[in-house]
Amino acid sequence: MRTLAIIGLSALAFTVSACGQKAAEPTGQASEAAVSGPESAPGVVVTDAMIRLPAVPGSPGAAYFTVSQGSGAPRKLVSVYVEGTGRAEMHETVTTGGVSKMQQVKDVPLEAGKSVQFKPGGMHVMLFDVEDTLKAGTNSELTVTLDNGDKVSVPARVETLAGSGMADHDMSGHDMSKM
Ligand SMILES: [Cu+2]
Repeated sequence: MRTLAIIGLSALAFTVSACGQKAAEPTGQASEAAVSGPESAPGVVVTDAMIRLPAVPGSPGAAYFTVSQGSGAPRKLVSVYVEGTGRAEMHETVTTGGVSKMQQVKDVPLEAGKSVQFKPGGMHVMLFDVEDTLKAGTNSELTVTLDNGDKVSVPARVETLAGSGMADHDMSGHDMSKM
């Protein structure tokens, strides 16, 4: 009887600690969590997160941010999610012979001491099915997932295209048939 009880207890303890990370994920406290909240993956920080609303309702928006790893084994960024959007894809702009094209990337390698910038004209995140609850001047939440399952969530400023035109994110480079 006693042995059984001990096994039961340790199995329970294991379950709790295994799920602890996901259970601790915040739902509504994005603005308080900031960059180094307790839910951050060890050593990986996301800064300068910004969401750009679609120029035309119904077309994709974009997200930009900087991600860096402070320490630990090299990790990979495997996905990005933005609250208030249906789907996000990581893209990179590749220029060959003066022609810019965008292609989807499956993962982005990180490395201790290095940072990777998602910015107009380079690596960026395309946001699909942007809900009209996302309004310029408010904050949403951007979450990146690493190859080991760790997640980092930060507040992301929502902005309009602000007169810069579509030049930095030319949709002609996208193969819409794949979307
Ligand atoms: Cu793109």
